[in-house]
Amino acid sequence: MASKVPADNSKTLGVGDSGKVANGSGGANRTANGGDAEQSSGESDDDADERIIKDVAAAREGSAKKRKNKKRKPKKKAPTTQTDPPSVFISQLFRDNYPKGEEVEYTNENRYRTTDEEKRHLDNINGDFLSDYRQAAEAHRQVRQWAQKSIKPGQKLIDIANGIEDSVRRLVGHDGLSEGDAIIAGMGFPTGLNLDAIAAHYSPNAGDKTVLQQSNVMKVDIGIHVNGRIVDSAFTMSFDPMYDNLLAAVKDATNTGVREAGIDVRLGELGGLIQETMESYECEINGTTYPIKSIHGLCGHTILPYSIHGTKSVPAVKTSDMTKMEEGDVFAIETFGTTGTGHVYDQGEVSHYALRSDAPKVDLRLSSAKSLLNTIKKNFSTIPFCRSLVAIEDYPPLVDKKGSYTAQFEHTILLRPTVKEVISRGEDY
Ligand SMILES: [Co+2]
Repeated sequence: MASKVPADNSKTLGVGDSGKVANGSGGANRTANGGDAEQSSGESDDDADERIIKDVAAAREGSAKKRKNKKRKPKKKAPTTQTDPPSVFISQLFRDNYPKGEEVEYTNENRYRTTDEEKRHLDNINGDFLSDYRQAAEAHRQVRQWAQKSIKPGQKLIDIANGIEDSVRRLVGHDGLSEGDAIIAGMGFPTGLNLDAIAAHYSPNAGDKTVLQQSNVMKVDIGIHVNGRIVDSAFTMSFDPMYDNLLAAVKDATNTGVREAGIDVRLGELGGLIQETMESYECEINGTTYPIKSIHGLCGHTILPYSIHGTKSVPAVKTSDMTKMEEGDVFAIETFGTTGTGHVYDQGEVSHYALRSDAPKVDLRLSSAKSLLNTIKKNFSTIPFCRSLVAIEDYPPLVDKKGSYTAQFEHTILLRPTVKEVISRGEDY
């Protein structure tokens, strides 16, 4: 989900330490989740190995007993493969040992981090952080790959969005129906389904009648969180090969951002590298050749616990922002390319809202408004959600000029002390 470039110069963006919270012990943020007793129980690799050995031994013992006692009803086997549509908990499929993202070693003056003892220690104490992130990322891969197979022209956007969100909630094991359940795990923000000139922040609301067409270019932006660790990742679908170069440009630009990101990298320079890649492409659509432009106003961003937009932004064009990426930062690297002007404006009905994390204490005179705000707080914390009324930030759809086509790709990366982990990387993108 894109963050909008601030109206004033991006140089003034905060470079405070808040980004580091994302890689801290996570203690403060778990309070929303009913306390955090296991906050300091970071498990070392050795402990994990030992535990796995014990588990395997216990499992063997169990099956041996079962063979001896034929009368005993065989225990129902835990499923080991995903269903279609996805419904099996990720935690059941992987037993707390979730697949890693793509790990990329740091280079140049940061090369020492790979083997540095102190950095390895820092990395090891973040066991819960990594486990939550990897679970959310695996849910993301499984749901989106199912979506890529099953989405077809002729389907309603609202049905596509519901299919994705129902699957996400099933895979993380929290349907979000009871109070506070959506805070444990679930959607990180409403699923974006943005067609053609609409680049970002459009989600179908109930009753939306829009039907996906063969000629559409659709950005699918999905956010999934486990214990507030939000994976933000997006891809673009089209059903006509005439858009292939537009999609290729944006995928290449996002991968450039992912590849060049790292500790001490300056955000304005990273934007320049992204832009250079993006704008080396052109795309012929219905006989007209368009240069592909980076969209200026839509940026990548840091992600904080329970907060999709942190304080740093990653532009998709060269800027003078000297802010550096730092150890512990979590970044959503996303780029948007367009056949239009490269500028987007607010348009249409708002479907995304979030409780402002910095919202001032407002005197809520209406008790109904007050109880609604409490409901929002209990159920959504600062995670963006659909349609509501008070003390909230709105995200109107952002659109390039009529008749243009836009595309988006996005990954979430963790700047761990020892290595960069592209947590949302999959075989698809
Ligand atoms: Co984003």
